[in-house]
Amino acid sequence: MPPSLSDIVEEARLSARALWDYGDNLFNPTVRLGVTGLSRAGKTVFITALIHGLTRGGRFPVFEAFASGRIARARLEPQPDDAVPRFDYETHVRTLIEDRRWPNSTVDISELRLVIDYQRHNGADRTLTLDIVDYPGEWLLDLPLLAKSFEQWSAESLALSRQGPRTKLAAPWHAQLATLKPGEREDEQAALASARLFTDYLRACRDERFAMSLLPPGRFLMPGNLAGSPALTFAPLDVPVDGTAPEGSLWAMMVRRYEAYKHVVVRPFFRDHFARLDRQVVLVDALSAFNAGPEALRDLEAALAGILECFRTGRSSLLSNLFRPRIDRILFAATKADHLHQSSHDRLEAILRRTVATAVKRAEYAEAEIDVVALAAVRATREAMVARGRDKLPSILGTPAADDRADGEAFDGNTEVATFPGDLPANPEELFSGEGAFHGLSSAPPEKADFRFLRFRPPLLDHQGSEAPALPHIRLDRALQFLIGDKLQ
Ligand SMILES: Nc1nc2c(ncn2[C@@H]2O[C@H](COP(=O)(O)OP(=O)(O)OP(=O)(O)O)[C@@H](O)[C@H]2O)c(=O)[nH]1
Ligand SMILES: [Mg+2]
Repeated sequence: MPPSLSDIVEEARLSARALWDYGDNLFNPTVRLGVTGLSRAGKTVFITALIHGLTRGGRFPVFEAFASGRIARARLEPQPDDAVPRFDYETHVRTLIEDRRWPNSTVDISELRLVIDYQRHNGADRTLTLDIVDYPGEWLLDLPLLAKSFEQWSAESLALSRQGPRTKLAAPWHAQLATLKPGEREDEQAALASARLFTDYLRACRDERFAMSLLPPGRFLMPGNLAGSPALTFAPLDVPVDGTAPEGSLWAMMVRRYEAYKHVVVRPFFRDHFARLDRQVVLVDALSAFNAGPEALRDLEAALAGILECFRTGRSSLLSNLFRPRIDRILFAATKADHLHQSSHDRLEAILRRTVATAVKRAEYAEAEIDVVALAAVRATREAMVARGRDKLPSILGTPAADDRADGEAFDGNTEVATFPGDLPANPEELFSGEGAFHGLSSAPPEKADFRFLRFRPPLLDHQGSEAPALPHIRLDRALQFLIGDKLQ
């Protein structure tokens, strides 16, 4: 197919910017680090902790440049992209440290610039600019839509909604769908109702009891500033895959809006943001998926394969030259490892490694360097051995939030409780087959563990002296070493 005029214009725009980025880079090396993950994976907390640690002197023994004292200073600077909201670091850090609350959910892309003054191994003084871009992982899962017609997408979405636990959740939407006549006159109210029920179904799948991950289109659950616009007011229809919509029909209306979604949402994201990233960390809330069971885990695996597909630089037919990524390192990080006893951290890492490996195989992926880590950007718990009858069990201590409750017991938000973390199986396969069910955290002894998480408040920091204390973490320094260590040689 010959390139369309809009492709040519886009390409020109892109090369102009690439040239600009390149020139800028010669004088001022810049790394654009993408931080992504599905909703609630821990992106905001990760970025806040990373910046706090780098600018306020965190404890990062494994991050070599930092630990050896070669980093003189790290400071925030105005971020360079005028059309992207700034990551609200100051508010997030205040919420975490002063209010001891977790930051609010964020629904849009945001960016922050950190400038690091450091000394090279040979003694020369240098500066590295780190642009950190926070964006929802759901947006990556929209990539395949670019290559799919409305009819194909409808058929696949419908088939998926008839599988496993999804069937029940989709019932209200299916009922409405059965009343629609795609070939008849377009009808805004029907489209609105359908989009709303379809979105309700996606939201229900994401609920923590099911913890489904694969829920495109990504903006339906995080519309940002597009909420209510026609580009988000469509839903799958039960139409033949190779059919053509009659003019003026509901079907044609849905096709138009689906195409608009690709044009105003999906393509600009890949072109303007994704294609410019150098490094990527993908945060994964694996524990929630374990809690929800093997279905959720397989769903997560499929979502990771979808995400990896976006990082294939060479052969992917979906990624045009226009938004081919240049990412050369990808870190998959299982977050919230502070919910587990340290004896399970390596197991959590092994399970994520197994999940990613399958995804890598499926995406026939072999381009960038990939690593895996289990971490807690902010460690909200401590460990102890707690007596249970005659036994002493490894347990973790944390302060559940006041609105949290377990086993009918309410918490006041200030009292520390001991919990017995679920044991992860040594063999990752057990989780996928459902044999080694993971029982999450419970304040009850293991034999009557319940299936849900306690949400611990962020840690109480020791404010002795005037210095702001460092936030405790697990393996955040290992993540930093992999992501930017080589740029600070
Ligand atoms: N214990 C613990 N909980 C964490 C940690 N990181 C995140 N959480 C929990 O996970 C929730 C989501 O974290 P966020 O950083 O807001 O996640 P996000 O990916 O930015 O979420 P959205 O903005 O909603 O997409 C928080 O409210 C915390 O309850 C961590 O390091 N330790
Ligand atoms: Mg967020």
